[in-house]
Amino acid sequence: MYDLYAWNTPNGQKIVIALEEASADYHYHPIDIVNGEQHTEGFRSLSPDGKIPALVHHSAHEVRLFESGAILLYLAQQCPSLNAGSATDQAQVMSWVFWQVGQLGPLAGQFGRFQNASPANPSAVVHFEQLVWRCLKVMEHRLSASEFLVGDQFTIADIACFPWVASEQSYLQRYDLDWQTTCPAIARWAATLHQRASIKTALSL
Ligand SMILES: N[C@@H](CCC(=O)N[C@@H](CS)C(=O)NCC(=O)O)C(=O)O
Repeated sequence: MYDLYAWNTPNGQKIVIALEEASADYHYHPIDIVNGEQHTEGFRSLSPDGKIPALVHHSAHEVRLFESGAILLYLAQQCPSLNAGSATDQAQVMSWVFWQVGQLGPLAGQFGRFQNASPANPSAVVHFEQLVWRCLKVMEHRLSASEFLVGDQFTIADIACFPWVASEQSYLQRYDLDWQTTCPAIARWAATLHQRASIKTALSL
């Protein structure tokens, strides 16, 4: 049994997708980050940086986690079908998860923030737009050669990246981009993932 503390943003959606894929028994606790619920003492006892998501696993011992990448890796330990089969591919999965939390997520997030910043900061917009494009090219290159980010299996690597690129809450979806023409492999991958029940559930919360 899990307690998930999250909100309908890409970092929260990732964990819902993973829990749904694992058919886990979980309770979803919305933490309204727009109205500051992430700053309460209670929530910070779960997530010291005051950010969603946080997860509590009630097993033999109570296990508390924060940081979405750590949560995904933990869930993949609990539910091996979320991970690749071989040690070689598992190393790749871990690499893509770290890439998402270290590159794609923060850069797309900053790009979105500066696009809407007041007062406007055009040089920051250009800076982060270039970095976001760098990330999209990395994904496009990978997905041109592979059905999923790691081989032919859907894993936590795809779960980590999908909401940042393709959920309605993604800043990149609000960016005026013809995905089919500019990133056809990402568009093909996202269309396949959109069909999964776990993703439909995560996006509906
Ligand atoms: N590195 C963290 C980032 C988490 C994060 O940025 N969460 C955002 C929502 S997507 C948040 O809680 N923002 C509220 C705030 O910063 O006050 C992770 O991957 O879990």
